[in-house]
Amino acid sequence: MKITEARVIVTCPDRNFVTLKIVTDDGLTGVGDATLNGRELAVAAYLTDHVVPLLIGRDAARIEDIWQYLYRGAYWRRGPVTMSAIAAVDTALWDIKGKAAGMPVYQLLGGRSREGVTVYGHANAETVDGILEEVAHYTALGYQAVRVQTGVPGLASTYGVSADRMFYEPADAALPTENVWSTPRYLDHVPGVFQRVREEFGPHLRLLHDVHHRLTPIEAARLGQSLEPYHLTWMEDPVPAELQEGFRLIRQHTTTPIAVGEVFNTIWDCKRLIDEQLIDYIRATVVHAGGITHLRRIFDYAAIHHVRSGSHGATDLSPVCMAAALHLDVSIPNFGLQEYMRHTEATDAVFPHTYHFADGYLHPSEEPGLGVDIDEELAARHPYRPAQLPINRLEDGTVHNW
Ligand code: CS2
Ligand code: MG
Repeated sequence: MKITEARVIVTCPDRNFVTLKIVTDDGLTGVGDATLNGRELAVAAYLTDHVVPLLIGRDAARIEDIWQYLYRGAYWRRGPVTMSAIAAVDTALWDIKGKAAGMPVYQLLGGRSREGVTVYGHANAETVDGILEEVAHYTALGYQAVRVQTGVPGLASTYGVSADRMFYEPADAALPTENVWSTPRYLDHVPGVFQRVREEFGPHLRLLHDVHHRLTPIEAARLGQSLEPYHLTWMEDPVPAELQEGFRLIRQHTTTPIAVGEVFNTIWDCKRLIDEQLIDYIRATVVHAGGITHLRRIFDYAAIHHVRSGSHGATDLSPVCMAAALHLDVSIPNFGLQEYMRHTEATDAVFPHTYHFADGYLHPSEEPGLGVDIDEELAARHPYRPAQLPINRLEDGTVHNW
């Protein structure tokens, strides 16, 4: 089963996506997501110039060998661009493997471990009343878990709060928009929001919150303590995660569970966090952490350390990534939660797929392979649109984490 062609497809149905389509000599094709929000063209060029020429003529069945060839052969290992490119190849090859075997990919990963993949939706609003309406909306849709993001009084904008309720696209301009942040205002406001949500919806609805890398460990410890009465499922990305041992300080002060990892791209970014159980959920993804092959390794390593999966699933991860994620989510023993920010109709039209949402669960495709494709003719009608993620500054102008 030789690889005869690999096409890098950049398209922008409401937002930019990069997709790799691999073609074999027996007519099978596979797709992989290579989207890196704000840096899409870097991955597209990496694939086009440095990966595709190496793939032609290789045996598409040799997934592990090709993964090692691209990882070790890069010499300059790791990093989001390299690992997103490798991820796209890996995902496309698993798609082909499933089609060749006539089975959905989850069957090749050991079969089902659960009936459905529990997902969480995104309730966000400037005001608490708005948030209560949004949480009610998601619970009415059947969601069993809801992330809550709130405006902060005195701040014009903050992460996760958007005008559009069902979709959240932070890469909103060709050059970074600048937001202003205040940790004191944030820390003063957030606990009261969760108090109101718990008063309205009771103790059992699974609630999550994304801090989005904005605190120091001691500030995160304070936030975690203040949220303990509201029993969150997780506090996400409390601090930037380069200093993995920095999470020890948070852990010493609070029992609020911690989820980290959407910006990670190999096991090395999170090994200490997992080794020392400094986190409770690992959020690495198929598209940014080297594909199904490497993400499975991360999840298996996490499983022997009481750490569960909680993969990122924002709109800037394409339906190809979501389709692949669900095959892992439904089969691994230590599944936790899957993020599910819905894509727009235009995006779904470009990426026809057969995963579906029902009663708070996403269900992977039962078709051979991943159960997703890209309509290349439709994709061609949506040209790339330059878009960057915002920059955050403190009120005194200091650059901060967005
Ligand atoms: C967020 C993302 O979904 C999340 O948990 O962290 O919205 C993130 O900001 C974007 O994926 C960045 O492109
Ligand atoms: Mg996040």
